[in-house]
Amino acid sequence: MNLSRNIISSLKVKKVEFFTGVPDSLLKNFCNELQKFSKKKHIISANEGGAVSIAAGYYLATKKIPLVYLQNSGLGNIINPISSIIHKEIYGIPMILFIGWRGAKNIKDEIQHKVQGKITLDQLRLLKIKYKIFNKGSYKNQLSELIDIAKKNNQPVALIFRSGDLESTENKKTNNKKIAKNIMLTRSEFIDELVKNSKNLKIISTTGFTSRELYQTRMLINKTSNNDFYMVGGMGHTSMVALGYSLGSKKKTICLDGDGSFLMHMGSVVISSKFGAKNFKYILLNNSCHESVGKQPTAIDKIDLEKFVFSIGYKRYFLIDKKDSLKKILKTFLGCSGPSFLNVLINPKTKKNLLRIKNLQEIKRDFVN
Ligand SMILES: Cc1ncc(C[n+]2csc(CCOP(=O)(O)OP(=O)(O)O)c2C)c(N)n1
Repeated sequence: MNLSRNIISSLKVKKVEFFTGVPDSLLKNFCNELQKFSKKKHIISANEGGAVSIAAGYYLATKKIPLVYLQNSGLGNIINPISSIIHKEIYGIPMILFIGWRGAKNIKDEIQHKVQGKITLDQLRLLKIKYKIFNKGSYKNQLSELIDIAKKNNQPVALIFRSGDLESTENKKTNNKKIAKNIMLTRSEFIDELVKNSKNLKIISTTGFTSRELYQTRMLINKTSNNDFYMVGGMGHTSMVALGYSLGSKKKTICLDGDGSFLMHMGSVVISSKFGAKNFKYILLNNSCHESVGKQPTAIDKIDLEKFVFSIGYKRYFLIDKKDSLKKILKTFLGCSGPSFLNVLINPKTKKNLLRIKNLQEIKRDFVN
């Protein structure tokens, strides 16, 4: 039995046939099932607020209830469109949200999910979003009741999923035909080289596998992480933390980002080029997918990064697309001055069993000192 597939069939019975969202590890299996849909029926959005907005537009055109999926970390991103457009006291636009509840009560989870996990249900109540917590035995009724409420009251409703509610089978295929098969460089090969060349560099790294892999490599090579700040949460905001740091410090500052994170708040990269000083450097670890939560594709393939980066005022652009060029190009990139951008094509084959980053207060203290 494939539970996610059955859920999609039950949604179809209730005429819910349009899906959009940002992938989540708890919903991985559901997200991967949606990959079989055409791009008229399923859109992976850049951020969760965008997904809610796509869903609103779809409803206006069809009067059919759309579904938006997200991790609860993305609730912050939907608050603005929900409270100022979709809410039943504003326009009243019905939709159903599937929310992965990281940091749920009584479930062991990573530290960055602690606060968001605690406030998730309160946030939904504040936003007047009626919700149910997924129950495997009665989900058909749950869906039916929620969708009826959404329709009747013209309001968003939500079904909340905890860890283990859906299958967590790994998606063997990346589902992204655009991920070139011949990219041999792995994230860990790049990070190894970066760490070896990182004397006097401060690195601010993005959410998911990138921070965990950097942390693991640091501990192995340097036994201390005091030059790194790991953005274990706050997906999409790495470049702005790095910009702020680079303006307050003389040190060369590296933003180590992923393509999903880059796209999530892409306006930030424009701000980084306008305000970034000589010591600001941006590295994009580009695997064309959200690898950390199940390898669902991003839309990075739509951008000619070289043209884009120059068009917004970056002084230098570099590309690493082969192992052979890694050492040389990385050295030139690290040595040059001016806001500069390095696009590193990597394949989505991260090491298994990465360390979890736990001691955040200590990491902050060491980084600051
Ligand atoms: C606001 C928000 N939405 C969703 C998530 C869940 N999430 C964690 S990592 C990740 C994927 C990041 O993709 P990318 O930046 O391309 O890095 P990769 O995983 O490929 O290394 C997602 C969606 C999150 N942490 N925060």
